Amino acid sequence: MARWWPTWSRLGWVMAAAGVFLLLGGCADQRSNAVAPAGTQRVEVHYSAGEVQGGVQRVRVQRGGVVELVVSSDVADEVHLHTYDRKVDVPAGGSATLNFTADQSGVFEAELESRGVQLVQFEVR
Ligand SMILES: [Cu+2]
Repeated sequence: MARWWPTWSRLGWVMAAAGVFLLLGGCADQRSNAVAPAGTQRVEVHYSAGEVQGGVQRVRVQRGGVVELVVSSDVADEVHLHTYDRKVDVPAGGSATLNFTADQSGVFEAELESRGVQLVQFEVR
């Protein structure tokens, strides 16, 4: 993001913001046409230099909601969501996306499996 920041003019940002505003408004009016399922909660976690950037967060999720967990990492590992037991490989320097429907209540953690490093916690209720 920082890389292409200088290429945007101030006007460009204003127009982009207006576009996002219009898109969000459109989604609210036409949920069935939205690209992402209604209620999808996108959670991004960035792991680099041996730690989760910004610290490990606990994210509240409404039960029944759909979560899109996007993990970027500077090391190759496997992202594992406990209890739901969902797994996805993340390549070094890349990212991986794990989608799940939060149909079980409680607190669940996602970790980098081989390192045993906690990435994020989901509090579903
Ligand atoms: Cu695990």
